[in-house]
Amino acid sequence: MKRRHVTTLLLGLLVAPLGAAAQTPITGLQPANPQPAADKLAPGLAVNYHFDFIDRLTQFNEKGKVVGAPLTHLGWDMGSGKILTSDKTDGVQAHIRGFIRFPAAGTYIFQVNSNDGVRLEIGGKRIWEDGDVHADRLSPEIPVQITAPGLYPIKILYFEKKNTATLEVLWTAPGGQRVVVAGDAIVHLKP
Ligand SMILES: [Ca+2]
Repeated sequence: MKRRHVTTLLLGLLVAPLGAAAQTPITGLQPANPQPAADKLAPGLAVNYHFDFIDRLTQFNEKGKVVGAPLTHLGWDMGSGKILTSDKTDGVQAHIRGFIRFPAAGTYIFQVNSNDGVRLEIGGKRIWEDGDVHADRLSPEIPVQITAPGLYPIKILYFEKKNTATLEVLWTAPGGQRVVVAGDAIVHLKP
């Protein structure tokens, strides 16, 4: 019994540094092609809502018909209040999309905090998925390699079943500080 415990501990020590080591960056993100003209864009990300209670992302309805006010930031610590720009506090599915602006090439670090389920895609690549019902849960640091600056398509599926709710997408630009994705970094096509 004791020996097994020690072995487990040693294995843990061996695995931990590997797990904590810098992950291989996600590559191959495709910029919007063509890049949308500035006069075709509006601030924030577009969002459509579908109202139903689900337990996991595989049940998500992406064809939500209720158009919400655009999301001007991705720092939503909602507690038990209303979900994003909807008027509901529970049973909400949000299909969020638009473009994220990478100002320069380099490796950007993303982190996603979710309650409940979330999937984040950028430039056609899956950046993060945590698709079940859970309390606030922060992803590991996710490095993403960008080879060309510009606008990239971003898509987020997010749902809140009940109780408290959180959706936060944080990023760290090369040489920068970790901040919420917000401001002129996110835009969407004018309706
Ligand atoms: Ca919840």
